[in-house]
Amino acid sequence: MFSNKDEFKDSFLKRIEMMYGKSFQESTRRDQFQVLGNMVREHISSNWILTNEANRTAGGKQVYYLSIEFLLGRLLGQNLLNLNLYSIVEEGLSELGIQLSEIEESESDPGLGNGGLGRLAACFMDSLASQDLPGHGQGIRYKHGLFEQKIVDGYQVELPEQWLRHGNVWEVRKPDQAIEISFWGKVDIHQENDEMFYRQKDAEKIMAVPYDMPVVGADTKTVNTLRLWSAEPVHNIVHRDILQYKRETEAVSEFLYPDDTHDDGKTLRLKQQYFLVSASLQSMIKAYKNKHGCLKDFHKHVSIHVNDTHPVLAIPEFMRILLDEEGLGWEEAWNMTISTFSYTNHTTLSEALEKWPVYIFRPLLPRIYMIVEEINERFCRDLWKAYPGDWGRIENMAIIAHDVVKMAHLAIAGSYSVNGVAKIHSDILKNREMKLFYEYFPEKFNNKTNGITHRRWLLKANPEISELISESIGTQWKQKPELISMLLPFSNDAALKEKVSAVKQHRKRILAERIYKQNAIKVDEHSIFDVQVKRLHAYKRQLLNVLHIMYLYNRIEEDANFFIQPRTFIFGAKASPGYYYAKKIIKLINSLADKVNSHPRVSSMLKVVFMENYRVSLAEDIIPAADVSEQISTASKEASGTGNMKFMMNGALTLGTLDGANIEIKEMVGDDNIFIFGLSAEEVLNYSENGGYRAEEYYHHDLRIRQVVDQLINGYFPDCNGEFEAIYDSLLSHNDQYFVLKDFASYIRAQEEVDSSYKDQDAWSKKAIINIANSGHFSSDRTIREYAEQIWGIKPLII
Ligand code: GL9
Repeated sequence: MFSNKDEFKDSFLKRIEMMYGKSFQESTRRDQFQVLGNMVREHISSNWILTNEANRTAGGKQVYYLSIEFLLGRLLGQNLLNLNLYSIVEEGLSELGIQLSEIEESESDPGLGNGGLGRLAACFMDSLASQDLPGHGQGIRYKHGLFEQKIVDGYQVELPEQWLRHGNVWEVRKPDQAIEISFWGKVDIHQENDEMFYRQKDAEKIMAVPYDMPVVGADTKTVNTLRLWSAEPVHNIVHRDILQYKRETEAVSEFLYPDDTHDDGKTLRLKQQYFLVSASLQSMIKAYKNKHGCLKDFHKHVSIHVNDTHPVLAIPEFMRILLDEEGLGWEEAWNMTISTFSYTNHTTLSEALEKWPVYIFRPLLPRIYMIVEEINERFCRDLWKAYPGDWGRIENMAIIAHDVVKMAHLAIAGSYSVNGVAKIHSDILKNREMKLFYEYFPEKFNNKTNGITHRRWLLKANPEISELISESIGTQWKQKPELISMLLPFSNDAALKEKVSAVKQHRKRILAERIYKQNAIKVDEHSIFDVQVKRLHAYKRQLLNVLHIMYLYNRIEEDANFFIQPRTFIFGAKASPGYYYAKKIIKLINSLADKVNSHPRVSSMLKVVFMENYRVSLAEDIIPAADVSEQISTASKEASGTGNMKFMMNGALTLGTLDGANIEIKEMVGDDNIFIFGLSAEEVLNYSENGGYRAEEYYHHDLRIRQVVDQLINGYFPDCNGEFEAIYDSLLSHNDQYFVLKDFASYIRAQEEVDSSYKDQDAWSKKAIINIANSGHFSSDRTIREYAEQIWGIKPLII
């Protein structure tokens, strides 16, 4: 296609004229983006075909990764980088007088995920392709991704996200591979001799149309596929209300559910889940039969991974296909199923564990429900053999109990591997949350600590630090991120420390400019950039951060001799639209920002900034500019966290609890290079189980606490009468479920340590380098290799 910048320029200019009938001078950024995107697609097309061909013919095993979310972020820059074309294009364009980064910004940021879970799936896609592993993603092509957040008067307002408004250059629609999906209706059972036959009758059918997106590996020919399904009406269907049918059909892939960890039990959500798994399974079985003739040995050639419980219906759907369409007997079908599926659990929060009421499940998916009932009956019979008479245990472990279907139980019973996402999380699953299952199926349980792709979060987001690393240790680390550890011997190198700190300063200036543009707040670019960006949730404790800032405000106001290092507190967070408390916290942060930023003396030391519409592309600007990474969840509640890893990789120091992957970060960097505070998971879980925590006591005995808690309701925030009562009540009337007050003193101490450490810039830079140097372990390349070797049994397929 093109191999140098002159060839690139030629071809680029020609295409602008051909595609748009405009001269280059007349073309818009968006025209230029479209042209570049098309050029990249053409560039990879033959390797995409070759990879697909290899998948169709090679004998090895392949994995399908089923996920209700893929939070991809923009793709142009990442694809160019992975293809080693970034600098050619950048230079070529700059000779034409345009900046590649400006074109990149005209790409919409596809937000087909809520947070960590969806972003993890996207990192995994990148790591699979970059390591030549045959792994395909299957998801939903939501017309609207996660809502766009606007802040109006301090409140969150949600607007529909419109990533497809100008089309999607990366996708290829494949209508010839559309699949029919059935809902509703009833099951017709008839018997012939001794055999039972099940037929779905009067079902409502819709079409699942695949859109394939290339997943470009770095420094390799491999181009894997992410297949996203779109719901469309069946052509020429006869329906009593055709408009309603069309509306209801399109609704299936219209919106991403904006819930982080909540499950609000809607039929539509269940429809989405079945739509995804039925389309995925039918199409992969078709492909398998084309290749192998029949389904024999399917599990030896295919592994199917379910990302959390959302795609767990794949298990009974697979059974349905084997039983009803392929004519297998139950035993054989079940053995095949439990040799095919593996499952990742991403949370222990009880409100997030999906439970479907039978009255919703059964009518929508009558045959699937029958199969789940049969799975449950057989499972309970086996349990009875293992634990005769232990009714309590069996009731606890049942898949259907008290008129709900427990999706996590179905996932564990129907798969060969169950993994958590950080050591502590996997231990909590084994020893507490899923203890009974661990006792029964000890061999299924394992840990796979999460990772992030260093290609997006370091090479792409922070080219300046990447360059410094390469200057010190060569460029091998780009392919083998664990080699970043070669930087360790340089952690005390004066020149490197200087340069790392200069890069940080440069990125802070860029972020400060963006903050000024968006929020009209002038922040001190030499202040400590203290960042908490993630979904808004009580357990993540943005409130603890806020109360600490209020405490600092009080100190500064009351004591003219109180000085601290200037600090800029930066927040970014979307709240689920129905999550009342979370929205109140957003308002609280914004009210505090107004108060702090307008106070003459306080604002000389502190600034508070809430950046609206936190998303992947914003994260790419914020994270490289951070000095302090706030990872302050109540211990035991954050399964892993992945933001923590992104910050570490960019040389921010973690201020965190002993929760999720923070623990493993601490083990890697050592106690001197991280700020740890608060209760341990063990302590939290024991309090929650046995009681013994009285938030009121902390309120009464610690003046600092009483003052800030009172300020939530005593007029301290002007024009906020009654606004924050719910927050106040969460702490006192509801006994502070997330131990904010309990951890407050310890958090203040840790923050004081941050303050005093930052004074020694030289020592701080050393700590930053140690963090960067140890971050290779948290590359998703490592995580994916562990999945590939220990769970899926797949090997690289080199084309
Ligand atoms: C999450 C956990 O809460 C995170 O701690 C974890 O890092 C990620 C990825 O494993 O998964 N589980 C979960 O439901 N979400 C997570 O972020 N929430 C969403 O993204 C919807």
